[in-house]
Amino acid sequence: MAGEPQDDCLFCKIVTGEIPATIVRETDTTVAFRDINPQAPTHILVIPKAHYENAAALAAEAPQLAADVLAETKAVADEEKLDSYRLVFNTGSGAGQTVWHAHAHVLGGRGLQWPPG
Ligand code: D5M
Repeated sequence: MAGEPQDDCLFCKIVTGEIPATIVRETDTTVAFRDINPQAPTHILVIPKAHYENAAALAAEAPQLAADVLAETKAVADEEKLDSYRLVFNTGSGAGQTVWHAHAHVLGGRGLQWPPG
C-alpha cells in the first residue's frame, strides 16, 4: 500500500534506526540526515518517513507530505546558515536516482554551477 515501509529500503531502515545516519532534524513526518557521499560542504537529505519511491509518487499520492519535505528543506538551510543552496530531487534512473525512497538533496556551502550535468 502507498506509504507503507519496504523491507528492502535503505531509507526506511534509517527511519527506524536499523541503519545509522547522522540525523540533523526530525519531525513527525520527516527525517533529515547528512549524505554519506557529500557533493558540497553541506549535503543533507530530507525524506518523508513514509515510503514513496520518488518525488513524483510523493507529489501524486501524498501532496501534504511533499509540502512537509519542502518545508524541512528550508528549516535545514536555515540551521546550516545557507544563503544560497540547491534542492535536487533525482527522479528516475536516467536522472541519477539510486535510492528508491523519495528524498530532497539540500546542497550548499560552495558556489554551484548552472546548468547541472
Ligand atoms: O541519491 C541517493 C543518495 O543517498 C546519494 O547521494 C548517497 C546517499 N546515501 C546512500 N546511502 C546512504 C546512507 N546510508 N546514509 C546517508 N546517505 C546515503 P540519489 O538521488 O538516489 O542518487
